Amino acid sequence: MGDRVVFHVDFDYFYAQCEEIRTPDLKSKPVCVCVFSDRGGDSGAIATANYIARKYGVKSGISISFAKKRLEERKDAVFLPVDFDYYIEISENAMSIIKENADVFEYVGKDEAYLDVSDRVKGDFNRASHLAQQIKNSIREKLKMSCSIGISSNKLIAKIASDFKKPDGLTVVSPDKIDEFLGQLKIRAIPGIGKKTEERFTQMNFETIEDLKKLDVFTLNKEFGRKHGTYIFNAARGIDNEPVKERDPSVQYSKITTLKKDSIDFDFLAENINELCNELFEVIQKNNKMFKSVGIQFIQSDLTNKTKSRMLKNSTSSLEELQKNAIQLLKESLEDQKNTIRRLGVKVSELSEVRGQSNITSYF
Ligand code: DGT
Ligand code: CA
Ligand code: CA
Repeated sequence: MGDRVVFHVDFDYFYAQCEEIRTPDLKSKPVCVCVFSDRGGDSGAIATANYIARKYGVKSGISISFAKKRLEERKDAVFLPVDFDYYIEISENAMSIIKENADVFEYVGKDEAYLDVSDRVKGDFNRASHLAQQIKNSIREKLKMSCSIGISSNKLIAKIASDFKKPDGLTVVSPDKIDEFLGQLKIRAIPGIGKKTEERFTQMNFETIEDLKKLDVFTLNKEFGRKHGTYIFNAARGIDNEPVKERDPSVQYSKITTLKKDSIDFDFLAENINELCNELFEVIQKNNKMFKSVGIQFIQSDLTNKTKSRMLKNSTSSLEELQKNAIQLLKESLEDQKNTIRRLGVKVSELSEVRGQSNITSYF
């Protein structure tokens, strides 16, 4: 059996880059995408920032007011609220380009995926590198977006490699180069090693992954538990046998709307639910799917989120079923609802393909 060839694709500064795509003027400015909290003003946190803003020390998780302080001298700095629906749209388009180029495609999240391309590049890392460049070009041409790709013989090293040169990176680590590549890196380059674990290694005077290799598996297991200890031991040696598993983002369909006015009124909300069901039903039909779970979502006036869903007895593709269940969920949700609702959503999941009627009848 030849070597596996695995890609990890990660979109650069994803939410902020989506905003740049929508408004190209932003490209020369520091851009911060913010999750504003319900307390008004600048309370809330930074979801992500473009690389210009990062030069000033702005990063995911810091408070908006702190970010503003750091960017004080940049009068052109822009602070935008998150727009998940839009980011999902961009993500779906990019993922469909990526998927076309994979033998096996594993969706991980809005901005990352693993690809097994062993067959199509015949285990050859030069071919793999060309294929990755083609994927990058294609995403740039069609979406004006940059991404970083890591290539190696397993998921772990591919992921570390995609993070190695960012943004717009392409890093190939062929199997014979894994040791050399890993050895130079800081211990925190290993996914799953957070601040706390890193600190414990620093106390032991270990800094690089090369240093880490001095520890045997028993010591690591004693220190971090068997599961995490063994993981760290293997990771330091570039060992990872996890297969790339087929996984699609479209495990659910949803539609969401911002209401004309914030409300808690059943009739008004029911009207909107029915409208959303109609729109959602079009998507379901177009994709030839049945659903077994129906859910609704409230984004309340204070921007907090509330969801409720139910499992049906049987998969169905009926609009009436969809509406009946969504309205029932609305009724139940409003019983103890105090906040007014600002945005309203309906989703279906547990999807399956609609099989041709002929199959069923021919069975009898
Ligand atoms: P990079 O380093 O160029 O890949 O930058 P990002 O922003 O793509 O970073 P990544 O891959 O860690 O995260 C992907 C998206 O997830 C990011 O655009 C925003 C979101 N995100 C990341 N960290 C946080 C966080 O702490 N809070 C919130 N609300 N969102 C976050
Ligand atoms: Ca990213
Ligand atoms: Ca990511």
